[in-house]
Amino acid sequence: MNKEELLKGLREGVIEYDEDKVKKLAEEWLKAGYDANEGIFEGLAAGMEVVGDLFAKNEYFVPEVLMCADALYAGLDILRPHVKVDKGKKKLKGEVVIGTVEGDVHDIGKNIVKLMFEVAGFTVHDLGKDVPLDKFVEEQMRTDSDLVCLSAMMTTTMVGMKKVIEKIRAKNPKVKILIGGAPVTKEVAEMYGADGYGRDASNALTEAIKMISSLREMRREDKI
Ligand code: B12
Repeated sequence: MNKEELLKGLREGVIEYDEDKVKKLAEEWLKAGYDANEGIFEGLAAGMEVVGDLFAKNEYFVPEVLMCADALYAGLDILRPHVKVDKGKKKLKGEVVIGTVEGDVHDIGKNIVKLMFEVAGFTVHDLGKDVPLDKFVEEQMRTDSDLVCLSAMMTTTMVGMKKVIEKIRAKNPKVKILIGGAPVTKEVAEMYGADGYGRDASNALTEAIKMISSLREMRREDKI
């Protein structure tokens, strides 16, 4: 199978919730020496996008989508140890709190963002999904993390981010806050008072690095 066929197979495996197919093709992808990141984004995550369309059209329902998520995770388990980040992005040691906000159980995107952070060498405190809003504040204070990352996949739960941001700012104005998830835009991030927004996992890492660097810079200059 050539590269395009493998990617197509990975996408189809997720869409057809065929875990065995995804596992087999993920192994083949690595054996052929292709980039794990590309397999995740152009293969597994791209398949999940199609699943999203089928879900929106009522062709798939929650049980099918859950099985698709299992297939995606099966592939992710195989590709994860081979994910790489640009050398330039590896220099910084950051500490991050991440989670999906209260009322929201979508965690696939959040887990991919977490994966990129871990590969980059960050220490990640993952609170999981459906996280009570105060828990983000408590965990930031407990760990003294540089960055808090909030994920929300629904317009209804996205509003919780604003509350978390206000609570964190009130307790500790030095913390940087990065938000993301399908309904989140740059405008939403500005409106909610976040420091930034990431449209996908690699953009999330770029933004996180920028934020932590500026925090370090400010600390060096004793501005905070
Ligand atoms: C998978 C899925 C589910 C799965 C979740 C499984 C899991 N473990 O995550 C299940 C079946 C459980 C589910 C349930 C529901 N879902 Co759903 N689901 C989806 C679906 C199809 C795919 C989401 C996904 O995983 N995408 C793949 C990942 C890789 O992409 P991503 O999540 O966008 O993440 C990337 C970026 O957004 C970004 N990112 C994400 N988080 C963060 C965080 C930070 C800090 C940063 C910087 C970046 C970042 O980086 C990620 C990686 O590149 C979407 C459709 C869609 N188009 O998004 C609907 C969708 C999100 N679901 C929806 C709905 C309505 C529901 C339900 C209410 C359905 C129901 N009737 O029960 C329930 C809600 C349950 C709840 N309380 O949360 C709606 C939301 C509509 C809205 N605008 O509010 C969507 C958009 C479908 C639709 N078109 O109607 N769902």
